[in-house]
Amino acid sequence: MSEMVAPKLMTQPPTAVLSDKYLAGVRTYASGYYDPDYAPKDTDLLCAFRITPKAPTDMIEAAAAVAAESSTGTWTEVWSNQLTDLEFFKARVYDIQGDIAYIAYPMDLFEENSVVNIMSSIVGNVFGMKALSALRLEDMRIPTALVKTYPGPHVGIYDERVWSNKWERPLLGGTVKPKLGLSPKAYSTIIYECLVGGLDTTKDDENMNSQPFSRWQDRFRYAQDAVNRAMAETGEYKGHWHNVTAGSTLESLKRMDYVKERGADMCMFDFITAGFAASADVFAHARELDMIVHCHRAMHAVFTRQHEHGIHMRVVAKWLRLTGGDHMHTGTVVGKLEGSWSETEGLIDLLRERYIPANPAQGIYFDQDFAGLKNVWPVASGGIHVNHIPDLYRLTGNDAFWLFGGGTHGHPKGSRAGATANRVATEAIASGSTLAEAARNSPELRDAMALWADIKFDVQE
Ligand code: RUB
Repeated sequence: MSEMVAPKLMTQPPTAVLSDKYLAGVRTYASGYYDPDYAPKDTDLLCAFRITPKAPTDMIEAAAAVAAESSTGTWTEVWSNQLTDLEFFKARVYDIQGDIAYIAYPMDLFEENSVVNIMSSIVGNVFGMKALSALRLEDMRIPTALVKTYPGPHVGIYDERVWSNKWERPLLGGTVKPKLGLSPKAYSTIIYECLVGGLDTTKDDENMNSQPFSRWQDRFRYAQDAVNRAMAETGEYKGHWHNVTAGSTLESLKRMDYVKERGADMCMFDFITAGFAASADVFAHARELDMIVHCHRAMHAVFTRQHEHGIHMRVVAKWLRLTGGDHMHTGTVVGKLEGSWSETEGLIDLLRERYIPANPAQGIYFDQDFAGLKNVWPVASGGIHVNHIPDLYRLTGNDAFWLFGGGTHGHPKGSRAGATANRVATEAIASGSTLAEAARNSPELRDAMALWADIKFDVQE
């Protein structure tokens, strides 16, 4: 079976005459979709599912139900099976280890360059089947032949460093706070303060779109004006991630055109709430406009957080890299939002490396080759401040963005001083020095360290 490389050639026109091999009736899913002797092919798309079967269904039957219903099967034998080569097209459970089932899908089940199509098959109906109490997609190996049909990021890590001419340290950003309620002009004042103080970039928050208090044209115009003034004043490359997320994709594309015309190289998109089809359009347009797209993962925890049910963030990260964002939020471990050290490290590898070997300790079940696709900046954001910087550096090294929102604007002397504290601390740690040493010459850093000395969120592992 495993040497089969093409469906059987059809030599007759389709016919409704019943073949004598057709045996109507309901049989176990396992009889058709459990095949422990199957050796997965390099061209197969592989999935690792964590399955909680619901009694009386056992693990093998539950896993086979997932393979069947996410590929060619349904609950009963159908006569129309005789009109195709099911042996070629069906998915197979080829291994079960504890509560993890491994399923191989032939590549021809999927349209090229469409994460949407992968999702509709693999994270579609199966999550609601009565035979399971819970189902979690832990990992997915996308075969290289399919990877090659995706565009990947337009800019990625190295080229953004070239654009900005900033090297050998993490890059710094900050979400404008308060995230909602500021007028566009007030907003731009905060952006200017942060950029002149030392941040490389600032950003809109995920829920800042075009509300009545801050319509997008006004905000983009004033924000970009602040960026231009900060660049002139500091002599450094600076940027603001203008959130172009909107209620329709066409509207997002229009907003991108506007902000590009005003001189921006960067924008931002909420890729999960907007969806992968909208994201693909935004990334393609960014390629045409030569722009960087920062991707916020708002909503991910709705389906990534539960350990027994949903989709692991590492799968979402792979889909994003295929589709083409330039930055993606990966969590901080030390900040205000959940995420363990080993899982976050695994996510960072998936975004940055060309080839990621399986690493069960990080929950990476398969080798993954991203072939020639560019890489994605991992972004640490959510409740971080200067005292977290040594841990953040251990987690990400240089090739990451760190975003300090509250950790900039909450400084006792305001946003500019907060930005300076973050920049001084980052440069110190990236050059092998310590926070204490750097603080000797930086009152801004001393103040920030003292203010948040006791502010810790639970560190896992
Ligand atoms: C940052 C903030 C971001 C989250 C996103 O604000 O709230 O939107 O970090 O989370 P602050 P994640 O710096 O004030 O905490 O990066 O985990 O997706």
